[in-house]
Amino acid sequence: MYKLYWCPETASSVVMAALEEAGAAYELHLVDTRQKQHKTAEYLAINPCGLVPALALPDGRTIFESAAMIMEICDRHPKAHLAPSPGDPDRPVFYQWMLYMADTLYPDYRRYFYADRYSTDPADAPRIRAKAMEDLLTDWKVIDDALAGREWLVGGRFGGADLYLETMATWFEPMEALFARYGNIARVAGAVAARPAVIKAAARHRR
Ligand SMILES: N[C@@H](CCC(=O)N[C@@H](CS)C(=O)NCC(=O)O)C(=O)O
Repeated sequence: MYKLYWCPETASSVVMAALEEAGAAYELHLVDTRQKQHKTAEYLAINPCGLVPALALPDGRTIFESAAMIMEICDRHPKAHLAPSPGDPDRPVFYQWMLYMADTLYPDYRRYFYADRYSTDPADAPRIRAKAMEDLLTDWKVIDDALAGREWLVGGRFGGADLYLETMATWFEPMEALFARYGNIARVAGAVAARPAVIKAAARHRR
């Protein structure tokens, strides 16, 4: 049994969706960031970064980093076909998109949402936020271009990378502006959002 440390309106929604898609048994443990529960000594022992989510694996080990969780869930549940197997020619493409989203999109979203943390002078925050938005548009273009003529991000079939894409698309403010600009992102995110696993995770993650 997995244990997902989660909070509404955070990336734990995509991990929950991946667990649902995999048909995995899991329990939820709320870490309310509004109550600063992600900064308690108890939670820092689970995720020393003080961020949500964290995932306890069935063997008892706990990991942080949402992309790592999704990749691990994909591999542990091969019958769900959420990622190309190691050795498959599409496997490196799966790594590429998962890491691109984790290393490029996610940090730019953090810069956008937590702009005040990126300077010693709070007066800089609006400019930091504006630049982060500019960078997010560039980031998304790379994915939108790659999706031209493709149904899904990796290997012609739905998978964990599409789940990650959809969640990150929902963080864009306003989401409709992203979809109006990038039709391929809108198409894939729309198809992912209609999946029962994603509907369930999204409903649970609403405030
Ligand atoms: N790289 C981390 C980022 C996690 C992250 O930024 N989580 C946000 C919520 S989506 C959070 O915990 N924010 C609270 C904070 O920064 O204080 C991951 O992918 O798990």
